[in-house]
Amino acid sequence: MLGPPIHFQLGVLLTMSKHGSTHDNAIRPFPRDFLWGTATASYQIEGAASVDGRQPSIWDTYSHTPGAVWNDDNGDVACDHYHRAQEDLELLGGLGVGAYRFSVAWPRVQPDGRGPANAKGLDFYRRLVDGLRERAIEPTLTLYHWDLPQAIEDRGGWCLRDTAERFAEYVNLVARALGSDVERWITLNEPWCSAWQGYGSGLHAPGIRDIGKAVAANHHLLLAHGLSVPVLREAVPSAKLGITLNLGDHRPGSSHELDVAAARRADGNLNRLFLDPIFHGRYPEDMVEHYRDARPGLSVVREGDLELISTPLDFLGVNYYFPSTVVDQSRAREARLAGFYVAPVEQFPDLRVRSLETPGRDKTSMDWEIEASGLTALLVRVRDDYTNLPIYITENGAAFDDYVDPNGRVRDLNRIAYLQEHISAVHDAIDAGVNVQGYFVWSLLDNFEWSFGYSRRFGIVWVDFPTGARLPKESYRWYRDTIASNAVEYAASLNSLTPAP
Ligand code: IFM
Repeated sequence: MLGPPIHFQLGVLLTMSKHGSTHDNAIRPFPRDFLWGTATASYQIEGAASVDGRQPSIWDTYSHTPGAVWNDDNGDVACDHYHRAQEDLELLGGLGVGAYRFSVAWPRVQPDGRGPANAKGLDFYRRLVDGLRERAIEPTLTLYHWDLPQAIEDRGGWCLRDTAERFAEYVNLVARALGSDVERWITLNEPWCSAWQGYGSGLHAPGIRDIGKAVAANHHLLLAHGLSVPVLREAVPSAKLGITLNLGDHRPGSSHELDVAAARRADGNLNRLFLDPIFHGRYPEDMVEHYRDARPGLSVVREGDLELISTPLDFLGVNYYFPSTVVDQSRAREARLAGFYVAPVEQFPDLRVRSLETPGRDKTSMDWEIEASGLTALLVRVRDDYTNLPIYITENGAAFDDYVDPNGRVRDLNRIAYLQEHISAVHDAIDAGVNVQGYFVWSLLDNFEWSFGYSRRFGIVWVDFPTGARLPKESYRWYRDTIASNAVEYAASLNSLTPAP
């Protein structure tokens, strides 16, 4: 039996550290060399899907499958960044960022996923890198942000070990072409999404629903990372290398042992399946046990793989968007009776975990709860349990229902409030001794939000998709001023924010 609603909320309330009143309106300076940036990804912005030798990726195939993506949207044109890169470089210059995180499309560089490089594809990224360096913006390059060449998927995709080897070969091509002009290299973006949404829930390309394959993909993605680190070290000795993980802060909805165990499973799948191999050279025992019968599952692990996966890095990239409060599936009904909204669809296909909505919390248009203290808690935990390496927040941001007002402006005050709270939460982590060295807003541009197509706008720059025209939002100006002052005001309330004249 459950207690009253307050029993359910206890786990949440005890761990929430909403900004305290002692800091109200204080200006909080960041360390002098703190790196401010913004991020994008190839398939979400580039368009030019069949230009200059690019061949289809799994996302081209998936988005052209009727019903797979909202409104049957696809990335054929997207923000047409491939043809408008100059304009986007100007936007970056005007923002004053110290770094720009972008990804290279594997099917542009190696259209078939094997063989020599496609020079025209590499030229595009060469021009981009040069344009960044001319503006003193450090390129931060992600080698894989989900656009696997379809030809590789046709041979088995991330379920096959060979894909990890192909990846290292592709990395070598990019590293040799762009070399020391790229400051920071990120091997993979959010391998959890590639493995678990791509092969587990099927909500992402290639749309497969098979837990055994998801586990194998999980391992082969990590192996791809591990195999590419020495390749990068050899090709670009000065490079700073890292991986970007989407990590979460999972709290049990109550102190009931089933809910505590559910939160642990969610944490195991999203966080520890990646952090443990990378930083401790082993898979977490509870997850090994959980996936014991999955086939091929972890039977694909070979001797020496974990040594490779745990090869030392120079930094960790952390993407954070929202916290989660979870209960065991068997207790979802009781949670509902206690007055909670329980999400009908679960983020984890096989964990018997259900997310609760915390009453009174605001949400973004992704339906993600807004709670910045989850970011601080997560960063402290990563430091305590895993590493003191420099951490970059390689993505953080929010989608809202933006619109261009009659004066031709996008007054996205809710996004400003979100960014302000989260940047402040990063400051809290630095105050707590966590080695956070930079922050990248997701995203520079409104773009193709995967299964949500163009229905969700994350940009600090509005994109009019029919024409491709760009319009900086109010948040662009706010972020520019934040970067210029290298400081954030502590949790000012939404109402006190007035747009610049
Ligand atoms: O748009 C995505 C991005 O590609 C990966 N991280 C989360 C973002 C928002 O969903």
